[in-house]
Amino acid sequence: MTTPSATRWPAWGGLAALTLLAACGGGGGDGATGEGPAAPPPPERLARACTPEAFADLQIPGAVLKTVAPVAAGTHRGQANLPAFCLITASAHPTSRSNINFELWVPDGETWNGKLVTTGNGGYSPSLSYGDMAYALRQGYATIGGDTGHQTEDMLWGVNNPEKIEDWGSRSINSITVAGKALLDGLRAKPAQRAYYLGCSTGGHQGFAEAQRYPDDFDGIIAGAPGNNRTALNIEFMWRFRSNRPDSVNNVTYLNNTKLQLLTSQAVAACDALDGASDGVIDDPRQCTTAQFNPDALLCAGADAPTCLTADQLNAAKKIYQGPRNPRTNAQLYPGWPVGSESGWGSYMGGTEPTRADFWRYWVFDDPQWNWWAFDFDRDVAYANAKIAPLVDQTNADLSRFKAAGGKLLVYHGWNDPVVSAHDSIGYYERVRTLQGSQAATDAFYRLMLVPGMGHCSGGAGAGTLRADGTLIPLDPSRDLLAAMDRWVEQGQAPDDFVASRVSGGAVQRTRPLCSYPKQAVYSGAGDTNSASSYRCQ
Ligand SMILES: [Ca+2]
Repeated sequence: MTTPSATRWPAWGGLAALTLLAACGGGGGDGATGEGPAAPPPPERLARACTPEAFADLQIPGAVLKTVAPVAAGTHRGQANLPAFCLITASAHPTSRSNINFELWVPDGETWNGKLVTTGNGGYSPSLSYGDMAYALRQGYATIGGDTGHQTEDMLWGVNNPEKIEDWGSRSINSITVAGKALLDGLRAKPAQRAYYLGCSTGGHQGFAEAQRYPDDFDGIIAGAPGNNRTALNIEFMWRFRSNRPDSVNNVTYLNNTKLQLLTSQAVAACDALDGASDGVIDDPRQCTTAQFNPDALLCAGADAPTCLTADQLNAAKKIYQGPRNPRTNAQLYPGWPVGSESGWGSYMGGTEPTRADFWRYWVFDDPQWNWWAFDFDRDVAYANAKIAPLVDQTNADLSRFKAAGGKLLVYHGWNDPVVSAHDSIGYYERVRTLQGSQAATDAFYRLMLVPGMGHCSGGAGAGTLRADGTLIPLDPSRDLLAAMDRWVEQGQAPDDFVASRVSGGAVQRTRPLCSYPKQAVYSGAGDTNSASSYRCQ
C-alpha cells in the first residue's frame, strides 16, 4: 500500500505509518466483500505534538532534527505580531561535507493555511531571512529558512570545498525544503497543499536554482533581483573597481558619491518627464538615451567642481555604464547599468579591494595573494567559468521541466538596482522566451516585472512596496506578491493587475501598475499621475 506521503518520503517509518499498515493489512480493499462487517476506514495519520518526544520516532533521510518547541504569539527573532507557532530546528546534509541549518515555523491549529513558503538568503551570509519568514507566517503559511550551509560571514568556508560552495550556490534550498516538507508532514500528518519560494538578490538566485535544477520543489517561485549570473556579476564588481581607478593603483579613485549623485540628478532632470509623470523616476531608462542625457555635457570646463566631471571621472562612468567586455572578442561579459542607477554604484564599487574579492581569491584562484589588477577578462573568465560557474551559476534558460510541473515564476527587478543589473534579468527572460517559442508560451508560467525607480530589492524613488502590511496596503492579490502568486497557482489568474505602492511618511503616496515584461505602464494622459488608475499596461 502507499499513501502520498509514504510514496514521497519512503523512509518515513514511525508510529503513524505503523498504525496505517496495521489497518490496511487486515482490510483488504473496499470492504464490499459481502461477508462479515465492513472493514473500518483507515484511520487518519496522527498529528504530532510540538514536543521533542513526539518526534522521537521520526527519521528523515539526510536530515537531523534538533529542537521542537512552541512559540507564543508575539515577537520572535525581532519580528512582531506573529501568531503562535511550532518552531522546529534541524539540519540537512546532502553530502558528507554539508551542514545546512534550517528552521521550520508552523502556525498552530487552524491558523495554518495548509501551504508552505521557503525563504532565501542575502549575499553570502548565513543569516536567515526572518523578515520574510514572518511575512509568510502572518499570512498563515508554514515557512522555512536556512543558512545555505555555512555559519560564518567570511568566504573561507569555500576553500577547497566545492561541496559547500555548491550547497550555497545551488543546493541548500532544495535540501531544506525536502526535509522541511517531511517535518511539516510529521507535525500535521498531512503534506503541504502548496509550496512557494520567496527570495531576493541571492534569494532570487536561489529561486532560479530551484526552477532550473529542482523543478518539482515549488508550485510558485518569487525571485527578486536575481544574482543568478553569479560569476559574471562578480566580474562586474571587479570591472567597476578597476574602472574607477588608474591602472594598478588601489588608493586613487575617480568617482565619489557626490559625482554619482550628480549623474543621477542630471539624468532624472533630463528624462523624468518622458513617461508623462514628473515624479523623480525615469520609468524606462532605455528611453533615456544620449539624445536626452549625455554625460559628456558634464565635462568640467575648468577645474574639478561638484557640478561637473573631470575627463577621468567621465571615462570611469562610461566604462561602468558599458559593463565589462572580453578584450579579445568584445563579447559583453555582464550588462552595464541603467541610467538612473548611478547614485547607488558606490555601494559595490569596492574600497581597499573589489567587492567580493574573496570569491576570486579563495574560491576561484586558491591564492591569498591574488591580485585583481592581473585579472585577464578573457583567459581568467574562461578559467572561472569552467571551475566555479557550474557550482554557483543559474543561467540555464531551459525551464521546460519547471513549466511542465505546473510551476509559476514571478521575477521582479528594480530599474535603479545598482547591485544586480535589471538588464541581466531582461536578458535571461528573453533567452527563456526564445526557447519557449512565443510570448504566450512564456506568459503562461513566467512573468518579469521591472519596477521603475526601485533600488536593490526595495527602496529608491519609485513605487517599490510589493507586499501588503494589512493596514496601509490591503492583503489582496493585486497588492501583495505572495497573494498574487497564490492566486496565480490556485486560480490560474496571472498577476496582470498588480499595483505597486510608494509608502512614505506613514501613508501610501503613490500607486503604479507593475506590468509584465515587455509591457510597461503608460500614463493615459489624464488623471492623477500618483494613481495607478491613470496608467495602463501596454
Ligand atoms: Ca517620471
